[in-house]
Amino acid sequence: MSDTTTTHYDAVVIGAGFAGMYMLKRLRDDLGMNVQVYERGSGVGGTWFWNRYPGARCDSESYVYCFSFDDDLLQEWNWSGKYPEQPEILSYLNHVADRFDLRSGIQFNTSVTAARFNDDSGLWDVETDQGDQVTAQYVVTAIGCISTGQIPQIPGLDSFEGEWHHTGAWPHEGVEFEGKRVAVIGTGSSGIQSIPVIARESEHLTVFQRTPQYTIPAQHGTVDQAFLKEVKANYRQILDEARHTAAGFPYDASETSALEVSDEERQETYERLWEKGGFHFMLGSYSDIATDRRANDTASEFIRQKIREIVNDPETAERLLPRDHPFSSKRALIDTNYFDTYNRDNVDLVDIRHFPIEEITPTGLRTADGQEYEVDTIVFATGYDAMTGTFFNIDIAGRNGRQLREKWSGGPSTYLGVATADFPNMFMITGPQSPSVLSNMPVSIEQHVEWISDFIEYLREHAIDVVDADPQAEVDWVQHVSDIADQTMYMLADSWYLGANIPGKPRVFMPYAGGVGPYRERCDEIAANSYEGFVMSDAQEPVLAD
Ligand code: N01
Repeated sequence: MSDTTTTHYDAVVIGAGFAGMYMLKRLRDDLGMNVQVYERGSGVGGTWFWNRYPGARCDSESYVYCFSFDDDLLQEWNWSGKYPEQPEILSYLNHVADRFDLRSGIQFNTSVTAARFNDDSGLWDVETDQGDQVTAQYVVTAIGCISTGQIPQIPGLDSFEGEWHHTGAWPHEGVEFEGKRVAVIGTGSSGIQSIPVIARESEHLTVFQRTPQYTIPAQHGTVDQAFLKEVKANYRQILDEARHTAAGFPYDASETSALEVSDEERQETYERLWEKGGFHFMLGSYSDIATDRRANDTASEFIRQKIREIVNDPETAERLLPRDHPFSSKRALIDTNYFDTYNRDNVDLVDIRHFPIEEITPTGLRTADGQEYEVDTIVFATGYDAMTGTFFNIDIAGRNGRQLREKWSGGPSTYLGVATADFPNMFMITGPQSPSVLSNMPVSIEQHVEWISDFIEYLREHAIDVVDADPQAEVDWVQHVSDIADQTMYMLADSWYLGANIPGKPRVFMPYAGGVGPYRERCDEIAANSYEGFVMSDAQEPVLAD
């Protein structure tokens, strides 16, 4: 607890991952504001502080998974892997925190429990679990999109006598798998990254799979030094290009339809990009695999054929084939030796789509067909209450005590994913209905941080105390987000993008699928038009921006 008297800040920032760290730097160092960051972890890093599971690394290549705001930082940091592994990303973020003296603005081990807008003072009243009670003109959420883990409600977990962990809350001291029988539940990004590593370390691994997945090999390795040299010579240009693409990667996007080339040519393209690895397959193959079902079928079938070739046992291969949703309708997965892992003698695959886990017993798991699986350790790679769950963990109330949970009970409603009407002076970094999780996150985070800090600077220059999203601008934005989503494959799968993984959550597509480039242009146009779509006021007089 820092203080029992009420302290006032110009801004409170919630979270000290990529987003909160950069927001602090911009508001404190560039705008000279008095800023307090609250962070629930004992260190910086957010996602990368918590996700220490075996095999954790980012699917963005390391040279683009970084801050771009400082040329010296870009030049001096050297990644060792083609893809950055969790310990290295965390070292990088600690380096950034040291280099820019960010820790002095962050209170660690502190969760914000409430943020309530005070209609009388026009300020936010903020409370933490450490007893802090402060006021702030602005509240900025930097809480991450995927930070509230979900553990399925399976009866009997309390009775389990072994250890169990969720991938997103992994013990800092690690987990010993040697000589252990392990269950992994879930085959999303976290599952498919950890399964090959746990298989190598444990005595026996049983994978409990509900939905078979498409995944593309990462083709991970060390950084190609010649490539890195070239990148460093052109870093600014490469990163600027990335900002204007669909997903924030400086990759060549194809303009060719999968349906306008011969079968041989298509096969050759898919093979080449499979060997190249990672998101190149999805972003660089054909322009319409994310929007046209027939085009998509060609990519989906190519991957199914790969699974049949890699997995030796035909029955296991059959169980691994994704058939109920098209490729890229769920988050595209990038793996290292995932399908090969099922050729190991110590690995079994259990289909829990047809025979769900009915109970966790003191010694293991029992499925609906009566099978018992004795295990020492259970790993829940079962995902997150994404995009909105972390907001709802905080008691956020706007004008007239209106609860955010209540406003968003039918799904999130925002203007640009940055603000939500009736919650004045609250900004969200990579909030729902912005590109966020459909992009290379640092690109979207930097765009929001810079846009929000420019906006706050504008408000200060114009002596405007209070700003709020215009409800009609918000309705129009929500409609636009939904219209774009309807043109994609995303609506054809039960994914966390749609909230489908959380029982009772409204089925609403939450990120913005229009691309980071067009989104940036729209945000810049709005700024150039004196922040149209926002209502601005000094203490008394509301003014609708043109
Ligand atoms: O979570 P997920 P994640 N009973 O929701 C299954 C980012 N990320 O932690 O598909 C049984 O994707 C669920 O099954 P189904 C990335 O954006 C990035 O893996 O719903 N099974 C699924 O198999 C990613 O998308 C990186 O049928 C249940 C799995 O658990 C996001 O985080 C690395 C179940 C959950 O998959 C989340 O990934 C890691 C139940 N009740 C994460 N509930 C990189 O960049 C869920 N499942 C590398």
